[in-house]
Amino acid sequence: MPLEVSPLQQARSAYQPKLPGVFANGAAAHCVDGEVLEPATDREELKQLFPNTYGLPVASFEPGTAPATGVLKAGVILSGGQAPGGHNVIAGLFDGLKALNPANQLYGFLGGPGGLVANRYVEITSEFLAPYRNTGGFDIIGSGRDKLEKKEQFDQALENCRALGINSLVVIGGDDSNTNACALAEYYRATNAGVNVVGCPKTIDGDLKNQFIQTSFGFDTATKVYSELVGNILRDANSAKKYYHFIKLMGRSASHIALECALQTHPNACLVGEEVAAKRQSLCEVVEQLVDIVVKRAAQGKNFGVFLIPEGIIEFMPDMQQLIRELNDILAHNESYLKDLPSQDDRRQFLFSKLSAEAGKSFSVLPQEIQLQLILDRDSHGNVQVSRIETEKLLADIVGDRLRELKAARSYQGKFSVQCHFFGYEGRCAAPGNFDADYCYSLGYTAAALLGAGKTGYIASVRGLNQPAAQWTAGGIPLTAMMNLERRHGADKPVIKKALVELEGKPFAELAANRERWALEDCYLYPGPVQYFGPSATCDQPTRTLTLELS
Ligand code: FBP
Repeated sequence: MPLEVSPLQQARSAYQPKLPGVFANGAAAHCVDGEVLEPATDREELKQLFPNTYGLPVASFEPGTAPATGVLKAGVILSGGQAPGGHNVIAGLFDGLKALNPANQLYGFLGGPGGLVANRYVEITSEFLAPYRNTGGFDIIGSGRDKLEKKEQFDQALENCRALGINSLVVIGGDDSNTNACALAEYYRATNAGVNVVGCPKTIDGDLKNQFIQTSFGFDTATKVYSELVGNILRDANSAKKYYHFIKLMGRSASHIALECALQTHPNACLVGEEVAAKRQSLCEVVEQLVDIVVKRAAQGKNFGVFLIPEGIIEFMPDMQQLIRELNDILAHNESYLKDLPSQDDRRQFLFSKLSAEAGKSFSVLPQEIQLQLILDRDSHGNVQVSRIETEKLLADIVGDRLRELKAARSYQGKFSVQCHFFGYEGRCAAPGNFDADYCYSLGYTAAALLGAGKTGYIASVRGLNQPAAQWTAGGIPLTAMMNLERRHGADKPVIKKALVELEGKPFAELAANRERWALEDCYLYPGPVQYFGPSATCDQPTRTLTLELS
């Protein structure tokens, strides 16, 4: 429990999150089954893999008294990276359970899915929960990245649930965690385990969304925090007029965060990984795009600017993809040999000798520091951890090289000084803004209602998010309806489809329509900090992405 609280935290603790009209003011609601939902693709295969949770109806809540149920004892886990609003999902879940029946209980498993398997838990009571309401972070019970996917883990988790009398589980996580929640629901249903499983859509990356999930929670607040920071940098750049700022933004593979921040701030460039992939642009072509902006601005006497770079950009470049594939392979087969080599230079030389001519050429373009990052940083599967690569430095470095060449050829006379930044952890635990505070609370409350209605294999879905909360609708979507088969580690696996930036979508269209102007004219917008109190125009606006997508 926090020992001290800031004045904002104190004021914020009094905030009563809004609920969809159907649940507002403690109203009773009952669950109505709608049309049967099937996945868009791979139906036969998914039906066989999930015989007990396939083809379930969409669930929605409507005014009316819910049929009485037995006492619910629920367990909750937070899974994966932090996202603003996680505490409010738990608060909504707790209040929703108590509204159904004051005898219902909630347990939190500590440290993510691993805590469920290792039986580390705490009972969440009203007093325990109170200081966490409307706060950022996942520290109430902690999170973790353990994957819950093996039968032995499911059995162990069940044993732990039975010991506590738990008959319901809520998994708060991203696409992978909800995929695992679906597998868990299927297994428990197939074995008549008596434990129902419901998911909630979380991730700042914004890539867990589809026609049923309009946005994942945390994206709104995190992008507002980053946009404040980007706005501050834009203003600094425009004041000092001496630096180019290369800002990498979190988001793993998808570029939603960078795109949203660009729409909120109008920087001089925002790269979008999905566009780079569609145009099959190489690293040098992407660099050329930025160089072109720097040269044109220099011709106007401007030697400053701000470029946004999505964290996963190099994964989308075909030349880098090939290099990474070959490096993964070489590193996997020569791990101990490479470790034993006396110096980093020897390691680089060895890799050059093993790479194909094409990949070797891509490797040679990279600054030494980045080459070493590619060799050293690997995940538990032995793959290069692309998100740890300092892409902002890589691009700044190569843009600088290219400008030196142009200067020597007298086609550029500007100055190029660089500052690099990476914004990610700064936004993940921010106190949720009003949107996330309300949305998260509503998701948790809906999850409780789904459990009360005896649902399993569902994800909580709150929609109509571009309207005031009173008009939001609440329900559940069968997780199997969001699945498809994807090739992972050489086998077809059922997974929830990750939503990348759609190049035909309205948010990207807004960037595309404005970026030439933003590149050369300084149309900077300074959104300022997240506002918790005040006029609705400053504290209740959803993201540009959501507004455009739902318009
Ligand atoms: P989730 O997908 O679990 O929500 O995590 C998102 C994220 O914040 C990414 O944007 C980032 O690449 C990654 O987590 C960082 O992971 P870690 O917290 O393990 O450093």
